[in-house]
Amino acid sequence: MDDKEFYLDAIRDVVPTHKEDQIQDVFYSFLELEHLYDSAIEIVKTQLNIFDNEFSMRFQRNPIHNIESRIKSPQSIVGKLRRKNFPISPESAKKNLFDIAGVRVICYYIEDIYAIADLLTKHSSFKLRKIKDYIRNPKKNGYRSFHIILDAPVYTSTGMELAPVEIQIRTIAMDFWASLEHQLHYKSTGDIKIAASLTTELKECSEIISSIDERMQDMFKKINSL
Ligand code: 0O2
Repeated sequence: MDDKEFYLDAIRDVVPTHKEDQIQDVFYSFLELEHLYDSAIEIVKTQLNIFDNEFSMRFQRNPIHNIESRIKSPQSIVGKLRRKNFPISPESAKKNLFDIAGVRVICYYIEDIYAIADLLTKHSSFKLRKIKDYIRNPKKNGYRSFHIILDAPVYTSTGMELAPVEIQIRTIAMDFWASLEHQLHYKSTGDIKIAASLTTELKECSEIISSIDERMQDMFKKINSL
């Protein structure tokens, strides 16, 4: 089923009395929402590239290894609204979900993460909503990353609108760990035994990775001071 059909079915499901043209209107509002979040992602990515380029000009190196982004799929948006018992509508998605637009920033060193986070949170165009530091306070399973949710201003033909963007900032090593853990999490719904035997090992790897991140940062400083 394509995204349009999925939205149409979900809308018909929750508002069965709607006439077909009203359903198309709700669908169009979902499209507008996607456009808004897509634009917000572009604005955040542009700002991150500006920071990265400035850093490179000043210090002859880039703090950002790469930037990834994604818009939550219609299936995930409707699924999350259902799970959290929120109404299924574009207005409800906008009011209740703050991770429809996601940007992931992969940095070389831990200090780069805090430098980028600091610049973003102090940027006067962005309105900070939430910060979660899973680097100083890792999750029980070993997950490490720095999360920021901020509102980005999007200027369209009808005026300015704020759209929340979830930004995850982490090192290459943390990202490596998180992608494997994500796979385990996904698999564990099908085979809990396999997942249980790997959980401890993953936690250990997270600690090793954390100490490697620190050593790499220290070595980088030593090399730079030579
Ligand atoms: P996806 O598919 O990546 O989008 P909240 O109730 O808002 O406080 P929430 O929504 O869990 O809690 O927010 P949190 O903790 O900031 O996590 C948001 C995202 O961070 C997740 O999005 C994951 O991308 C990532 N994340 C958080 N914890 C873990 C973890 O233990 N392992 C991995 N691999 N990623 C994690 P989604 O929507 O879960 O998934």
